[in-house]
Amino acid sequence: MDHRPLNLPDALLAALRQARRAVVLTGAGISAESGVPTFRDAQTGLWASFKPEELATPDAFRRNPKLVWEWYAWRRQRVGSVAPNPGHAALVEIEHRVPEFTLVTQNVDGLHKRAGSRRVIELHGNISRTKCFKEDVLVGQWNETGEVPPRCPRCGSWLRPDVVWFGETLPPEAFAAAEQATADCDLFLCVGTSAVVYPAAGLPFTALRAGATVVEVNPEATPLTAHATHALRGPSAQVLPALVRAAWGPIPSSPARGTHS
Ligand code: BJW
Repeated sequence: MDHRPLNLPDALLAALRQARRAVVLTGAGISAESGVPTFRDAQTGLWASFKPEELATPDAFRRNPKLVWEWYAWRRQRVGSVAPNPGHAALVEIEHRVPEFTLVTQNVDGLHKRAGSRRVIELHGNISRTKCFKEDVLVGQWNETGEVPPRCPRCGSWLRPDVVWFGETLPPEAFAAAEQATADCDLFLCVGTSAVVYPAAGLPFTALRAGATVVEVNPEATPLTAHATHALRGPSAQVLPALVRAAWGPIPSSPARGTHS
C-alpha cells in the first residue's frame, strides 16, 4: 500500500487510465473544503453540544422535532451558501474520461450535481427536499404558520427533511443500483468518508471482492485503509485534481465542461 499522495504510483495511474467501469463513493469530507462541516466533526456554534447520531434518527425527531428541524434548517442554509470545490470538479473530469462511471454519494448537499456530475446516486437523500413524517411522501409547499416544524398540508403530520436517518432503510432502487455498479466495476474510489456507516461502508469491500482497484482518499485512516489497494492521505480538493492531472493531463476550466456552480 502507498500513502504518498503526491508521489502517485505507476500502478495507480495505469489503473485510472485503463478503467472502463469506475465507481466513486463520497462522504462528507469531499464537501469540507466547500465549507460544509463533516458529519463527525465537532459541531459548531449552536450545535456544539449535540452529537449528530442523536439528531439524525426518527426517535430524536419524535422527542424534539423543533430541535431536529432547526438543525436541518441551519444546514440547508449553509449548503445554499457554498459552492463545489476542485475535488467535486475532478470527479466531473473522471466521469468524462471513463466509459462507465457512477458516483455514489452519502452526502445530502447536492454539490456533486451542482459541480456538473451527471450519473449521481444519492444514498441518503437530499436536504433540499421535504417529506411528510407520517406518510413518507414528498411535499413541495406548505403553509408557514410559525409552527416548527411546519405541518403536512395533506394529513397535518410534521414535515421532515427527505434524508435517511439511522435505523431507516436506504432508497431501495438507489442502493441496488450502487451495489450493481460496484460489483461490476474495475476501479473504485472511496473519498472523504469515515467508512463506518452501513450499508454504504460495505461497498468498497464489494469492489475488492470483485477484483477492482480500490483507492481511498482521506486525510485520516479509516477501517478501509488497511484493505485499500492505494490509500492517499490528504484533502480531496488537492488529491483528486492531482490524480486527474497525473493520469490524464490538465483539467479544463469549468465553463468548458458546462458546469454550473
Ligand atoms: C476529508 C476531508 C477532506 C475530512 N478531504 N476527506 C452493519 C453493521 C453495523 C451497523 C449497521 C449495519 N447495517 C446497518 C447498521 C446500522 C446503521 C449504521 O451503520 N450504524 C453505524 C454507525 C454502526 N445504519 C443504518 O441505520 C442505515 N440503515 C440501514 O442499514 O437500514 C437497514 C436497517 C434498518 C433498521 C435496522 C437495521 C438495519 C442508515 C444509515 C443512514 C445514515 N444517515 C446519515 C444522516 C443523513 C442525513 C444527514 O446528513 O443529516 O448519513 S448519518 C451520517 O453518516 C450521514 C453520512 O452520510 C454518513 C456517513 O458519514 P461520512 O460521510 O462518512 O462523514 P464523517 O463525518 O463520518 O466522515 C468524514 C470523513 O471525511 C472523515 O473520515 C474525515 O477524515 C474525512 N475528511 N476532511 C477528504 N478535506
